[in-house]
Amino acid sequence: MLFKKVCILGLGYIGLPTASMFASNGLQVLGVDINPTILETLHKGAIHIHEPGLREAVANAVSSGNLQVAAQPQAADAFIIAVPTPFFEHDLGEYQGQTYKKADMRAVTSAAESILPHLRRGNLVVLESTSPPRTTTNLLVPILERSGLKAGVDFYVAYSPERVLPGQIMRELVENARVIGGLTRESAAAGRDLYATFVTGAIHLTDATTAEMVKLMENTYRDVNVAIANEFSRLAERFGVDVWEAIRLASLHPRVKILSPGPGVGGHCVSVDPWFFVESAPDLSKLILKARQVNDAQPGFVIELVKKALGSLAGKKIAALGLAYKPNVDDLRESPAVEVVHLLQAEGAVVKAYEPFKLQPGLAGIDAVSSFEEAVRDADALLLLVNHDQFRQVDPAKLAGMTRARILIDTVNAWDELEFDDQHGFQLYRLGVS
Ligand code: SAJ
Repeated sequence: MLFKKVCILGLGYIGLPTASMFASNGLQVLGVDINPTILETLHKGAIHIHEPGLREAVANAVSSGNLQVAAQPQAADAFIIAVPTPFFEHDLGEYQGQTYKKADMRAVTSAAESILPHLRRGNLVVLESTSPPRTTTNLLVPILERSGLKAGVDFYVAYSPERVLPGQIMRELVENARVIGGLTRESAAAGRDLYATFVTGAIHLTDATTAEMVKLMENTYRDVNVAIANEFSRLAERFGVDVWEAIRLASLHPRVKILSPGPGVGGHCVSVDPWFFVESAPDLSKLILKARQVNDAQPGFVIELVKKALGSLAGKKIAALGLAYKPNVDDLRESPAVEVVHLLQAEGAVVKAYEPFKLQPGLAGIDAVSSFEEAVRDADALLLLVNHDQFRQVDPAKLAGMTRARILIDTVNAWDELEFDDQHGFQLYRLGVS
């Protein structure tokens, strides 16, 4: 199939890079977003998200005339839905006394409805947003068929998940292998023709529900594997073992590769996607739910470790090092480090947080300072929450001169016991070590 004009709904971390890719490969692209501030920013030639290489790509696409933006879709050959699918914060589901989070699919619903007036025979509609299994067939298709056209017969429908890593989106979008699941074989083939415009990685065709599951399985697999590592850290503390040493030795086995424990699992993917399985089939997702609960409880175990080091936390001054959800990124979404800071404050601790990748995180109730020195100077203890390179490389001798604190608490195995303990009078407490 030949595509000349494509309409992309949702100009976020996925939609905007995708729009610029199609445009720079010669297609006419209409980027659609309901947020007027985003449209205004793009009109000015700027962008609203931080992603290396994206600003130049968007600027080129706009100046070539191939990329336009608007608040509403128009007629096109293909429509791609790349809107957010978060979960509801307060509207929880319940199964046998256990609560679970439910996906908020309102953005997908309204994006699909906005396509309706423009849907024509021969069009292709692709859903990219991470979604619960069967969303394409049970939510998207019924909306689109309100047009009077029949999905898979009069127009094509496909689901294609995105698996790019923030920070490397512009490269991974092109080079990563892509899975395209069609409502019919012809739909999948139409999807392949569309993405082959810029994807150089292998394109694998399957059915829509398989493609939905693939995405959820990847991130659920990771979540469950971090959960077992976190549980091992608790067991090691109980049995007087250093979990990091035990993991290193166990991972020498040719068929064992244990991930790293830490303060918990965050980000907008791994800590979110498993809930889509739990919501869709709570009776069959018991391990997945348990893993979510284990990882969500991990910040509480960090608090226990801090109490072991400091006793009562009331009035204690703590420097929290790192707020991001993982090392060397500026993303704070669902970050366990932020949760730890809130829990410390609830115990009466006075926390100064320092996040080198986001000096002004703008988080209500969190006192974020703009330098390492300021965070540590008057602290009673330093709590390392994110394994950023610059924290791992801190020099113990210099650190000793920068802070009056001699208690260090390391939740990510960044600091070496011998180096810190023996020579500079620090007392190092580590997660997963009794
Ligand atoms: N984490 C640990 N221990 C580990 C590994 C990770 O505690 O050994 C924690 C991290 O600190 C973080 C969370 O898990 O809080 C998630 O981080 P991550 O690096 O596992 O994943 P994300 O969320 O940055 O990106 C994932 C990736 N998926 C997989 O690795 C299966 C990425 O490829 C996807 O594109 C992305 O989700 C997505 O968009 O779905």
